[in-house]
Amino acid sequence: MKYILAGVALFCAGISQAQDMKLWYKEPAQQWEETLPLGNGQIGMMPDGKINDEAIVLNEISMWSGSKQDANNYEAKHSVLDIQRLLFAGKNDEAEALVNRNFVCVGEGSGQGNGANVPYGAFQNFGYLNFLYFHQGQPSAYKRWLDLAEAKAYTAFTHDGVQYTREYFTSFADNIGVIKLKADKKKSITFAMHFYREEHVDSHRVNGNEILISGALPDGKGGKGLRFAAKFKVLVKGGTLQNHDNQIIVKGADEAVVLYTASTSYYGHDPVAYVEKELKKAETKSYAALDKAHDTEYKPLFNRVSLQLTDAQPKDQIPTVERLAAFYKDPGQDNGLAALYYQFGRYLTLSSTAPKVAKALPPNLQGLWAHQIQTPWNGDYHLNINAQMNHWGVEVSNLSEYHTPFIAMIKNIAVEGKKTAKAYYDAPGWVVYMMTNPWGYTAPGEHASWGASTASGWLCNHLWEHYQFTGDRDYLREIYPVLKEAAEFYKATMVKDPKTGWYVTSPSVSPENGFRMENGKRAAVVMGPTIDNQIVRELYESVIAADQLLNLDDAFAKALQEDIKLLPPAVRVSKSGRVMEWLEDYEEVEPQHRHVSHLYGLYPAHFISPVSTPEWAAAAKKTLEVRGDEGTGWSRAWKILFWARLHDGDHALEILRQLLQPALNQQTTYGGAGAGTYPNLFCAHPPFQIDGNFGGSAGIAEMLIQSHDDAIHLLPALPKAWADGQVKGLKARGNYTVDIQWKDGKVVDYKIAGKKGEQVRVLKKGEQIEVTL
Ligand code: FUC
Repeated sequence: MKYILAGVALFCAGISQAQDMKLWYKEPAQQWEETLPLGNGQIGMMPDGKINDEAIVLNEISMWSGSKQDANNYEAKHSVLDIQRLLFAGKNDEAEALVNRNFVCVGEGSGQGNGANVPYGAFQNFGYLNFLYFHQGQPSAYKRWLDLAEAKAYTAFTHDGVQYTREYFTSFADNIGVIKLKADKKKSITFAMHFYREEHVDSHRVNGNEILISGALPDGKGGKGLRFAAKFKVLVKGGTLQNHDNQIIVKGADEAVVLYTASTSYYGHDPVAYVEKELKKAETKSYAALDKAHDTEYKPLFNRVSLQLTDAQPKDQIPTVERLAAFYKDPGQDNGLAALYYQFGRYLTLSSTAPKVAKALPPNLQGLWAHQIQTPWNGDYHLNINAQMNHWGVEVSNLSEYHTPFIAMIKNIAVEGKKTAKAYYDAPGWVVYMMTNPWGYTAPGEHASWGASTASGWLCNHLWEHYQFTGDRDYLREIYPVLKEAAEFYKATMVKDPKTGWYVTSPSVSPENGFRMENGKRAAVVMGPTIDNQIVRELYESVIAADQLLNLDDAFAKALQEDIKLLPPAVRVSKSGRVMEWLEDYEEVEPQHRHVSHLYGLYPAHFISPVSTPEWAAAAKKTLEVRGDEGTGWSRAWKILFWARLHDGDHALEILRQLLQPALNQQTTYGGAGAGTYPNLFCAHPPFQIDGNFGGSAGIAEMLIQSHDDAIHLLPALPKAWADGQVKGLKARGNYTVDIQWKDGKVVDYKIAGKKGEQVRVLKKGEQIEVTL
């Protein structure tokens, strides 16, 4: 086929959104999971839209208690041989007991997930901005919404013949939150406003139209940790303004604009001086100028991708909660909701990290939104699935630079993790176990069953994928030492399994699953769980490939070419036809466990594929059938990606339906009860955990495009219900930008933009085409 790059008219214009991009509601939020998230990667705001007593939950992504600590057990290395000997002898329970005694962290670790007041710390809520209005009686025509296309939220209603509108945004241009209160009749704006935080506010000054607060979080060692500050300023047209106690009271104004900013000393600056300066800059600009600057920064990012999944009857006019309920009954009647959910994931990426900012933090378990002081699991960076899932969509969804705060964190951990490699194995290179925080925590967790898996290899998948998508050689040169030193650790610490002769990690666990031993006991600690075998293989492959791409001729990479032959195969199929989770074909204690770690090789890695390894793909399918479709929010999201990689679009959509199961419950469950999606489209583990949002969004992209099998695969897992549609701006490995238009389930037009003259292999519906760009 002769390929024409120019494309038809459809693809000529710049991208604008094909569908309405609003989440909207007919009532104020009753609980936090109904409030609408705004964020610019540093500060966040979640207004509840209440008519008379509105609360806006405030956040700042570096609002972390705790402090730097060394939680490595430097005696651990003296136990490793004993642990390995017990594992060789099949005494996993005894090995596990020894790991729990001598091979975990020292001190309090994560504080069992409640670490706000121990050195590990916790990501915390910043505070509340409360408004008291004085609308007597029932207003009418109430509506609140979040417009993803402009990153703004609104509350609107009519009361006593006056139309009130509140507009909220956190600016992408300035580090400022903006709230504008409008009415269509003069002198109608009357309110009292105050700031509240549950603890550690040392200074709270209300002065005219300003509030300045500051304090310090506990360092977990009995002292003060990060200092924080926030400033608010109320600018009014007309009316009067006065203070009463800690409140700013505005009466009879025509209009009011509230500006806010917050920061902490995490960034290396004095937070009070910072908020003073930022606010001073902002207050000299008009609302229109702030608004325009925000638009100019935000819109081009959001509009890099547009997705339309055509519906016979668009459902934009139906409130979001009702759409959710209907989608759960029949996802095929509202494809627009799937497209909205996809873009919501991109919106959350854009809002929860700020690659432009020095020391930017990546999104944590909460993104950057939290209403508690003690967030679930410390709102940290869990590294046995969660922080990774937070980044699964960034490359394919054309937000590659939004990967870089996570990549910076990985580089940082790689330095800290050298101590952990020494402490536990006396080994070269670096390692990090299954959780980290902004303080660079790398030690194992407090308990083997969940805390003994290493994550350094998995994190290298992110370093490598960023290269795969960008093709940036300078970047690859920069990260090569990090990849290499991660491989050095595994190479030095893996042991030869006496039964099979393969080289495997030891001790480790398959996150966070356990199995039944012959003696009937339950254990988790093993040698060479499948996920480790896949991760190490992938890491070795990346080091070898990087060495070749960069012409380094590194002897270490050459050595890996030999070592890779000593690893277990990426997949071993059990007697029951499933992918084995461990070296032994153990009976799982929980066959439906939410983690599906042994399918790492299906997604995010590339070992299992219906194209290149159909037998393994069949075993993966069987594995998923036995594991079941249910699970926590993120577990469901992962399964969308699995089914997409197996090219089963209908099953992927079925899991998307389950991911969007209406949820309200905030109580933690692990088995899938109460999991799904809250009214504000936040993912319910439960409780709220943002990984499922990012995973679900990545899953939708994966249904539309894949590029891991040495080809750009168009619509690899299109469900029947998504018969017609178009997508523009998705990315494929090799730094290609891809637009696709389809009808009746078939590609009718596509465009691949890349380097002119390059050869690309394109797959569509079994057809393979060589294309010259
Ligand atoms: C992992 C998961 C849990 C939860 C926690 C934050 O430990 O097993 O389900 O998501 O991270």
